[in-house]
Amino acid sequence: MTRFESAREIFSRRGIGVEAAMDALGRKAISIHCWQGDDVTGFDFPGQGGGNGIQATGDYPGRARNFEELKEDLRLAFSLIPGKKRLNLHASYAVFPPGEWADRDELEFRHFVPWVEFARELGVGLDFNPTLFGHPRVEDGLTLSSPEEETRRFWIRHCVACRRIAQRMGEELGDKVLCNLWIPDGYKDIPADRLGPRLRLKSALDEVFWEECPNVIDSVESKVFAVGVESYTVGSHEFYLSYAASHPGVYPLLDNGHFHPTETVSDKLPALLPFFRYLPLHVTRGVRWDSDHVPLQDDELREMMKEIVRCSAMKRVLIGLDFFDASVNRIAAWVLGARSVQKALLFALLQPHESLKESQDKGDFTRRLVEMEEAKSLPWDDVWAEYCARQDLPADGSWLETVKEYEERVLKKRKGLREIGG
Ligand code: RNT
Ligand code: ZN
Repeated sequence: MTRFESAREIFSRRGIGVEAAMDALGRKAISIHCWQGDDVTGFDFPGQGGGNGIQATGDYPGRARNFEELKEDLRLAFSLIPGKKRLNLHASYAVFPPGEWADRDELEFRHFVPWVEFARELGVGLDFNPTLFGHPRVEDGLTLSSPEEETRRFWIRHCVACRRIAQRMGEELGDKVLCNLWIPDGYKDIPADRLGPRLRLKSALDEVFWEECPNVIDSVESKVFAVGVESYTVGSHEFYLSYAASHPGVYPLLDNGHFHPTETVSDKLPALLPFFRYLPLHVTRGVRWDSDHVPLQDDELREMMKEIVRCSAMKRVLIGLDFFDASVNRIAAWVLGARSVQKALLFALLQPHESLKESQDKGDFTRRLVEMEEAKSLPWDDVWAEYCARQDLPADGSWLETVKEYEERVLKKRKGLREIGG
């Protein structure tokens, strides 16, 4: 008997089907964020880096400097991640024809056609994000909530342009595209006016979401604080949750790095699922704060995945990765992060949810506790090995050898200034 056959038997004795679990895992797309490949730099402001609202830390060599390099890196990462994937783009990754450039408020679908072609090559869907950072028009740290009318108008035009681009992407690929809005707006020190910026943001959002975009799933991403904006965040959880609740078709995106460290997104999912058709999710690993470390299979990642499974919400919770670690090999970060999420999801798919719920509903909390602890030792990793083998991929960390070989051959040769214009 192979290890897989033995695992299949162990699970089936508990009424859990491993084939169904592998099928469900294989069908669940993980949206891979392009911005891990170049430390959130983008192509439209060479030299500026992510900056102005966002920051990656570390100086590992080999950052992708242009469209071709980023594609090459993504191809390798995608080839080492099993299952279904999507590609998540930021507007700052527009690809301009030689000699051309467009500011964020003038971006058009044609600037993303090369990405649509790439998505077709990979056989994946796209997701999209307006980029309201890393740009000189982030005025005193503010965008859509700025008191400057011109600044606000610029960013509203940008967001409207992005929704149109996302709509076209969806039409071209025959798909729905998640278009997620996150802004860095906030204050380092105690604000004298907390309401004004939020009223301005609210009316800006009303303009942004005015147009019907049937292929777009709109979301707004909240945050508790960030470095440099320790005292006040305009787009707080209460603000965006209320906005989404009162604007059908706009969904609250939960980034698990964006809450107080003792708050858990795993508990927020079942609190919000009764009210929202979709719940987009950004998976990261916060170390003390929203540090955007690579996700590992920690308790909270497993707990979030368990909730998705228990709530039968595989189609409703849209899983995307969101971290940017510049201190390790960036391709390895993608692969490790995506695989950790998938492993946690498989683990969740193989839990004895029914009997655990039964113990809870009978009030037998002793049995629930014991069973829950025992279930951690079920041989889910033998199922993972089988899942990967069926896709001709290593189940263990030997994929790193491929990445290391690529590092020697390709990444180490990337030196000097990045090229302009993608
Ligand atoms: C920032 C948010 C946001 C960004 C990306 C680049 O704190 O998490 O999702 O990471 O849009
Ligand atoms: Zn995020």
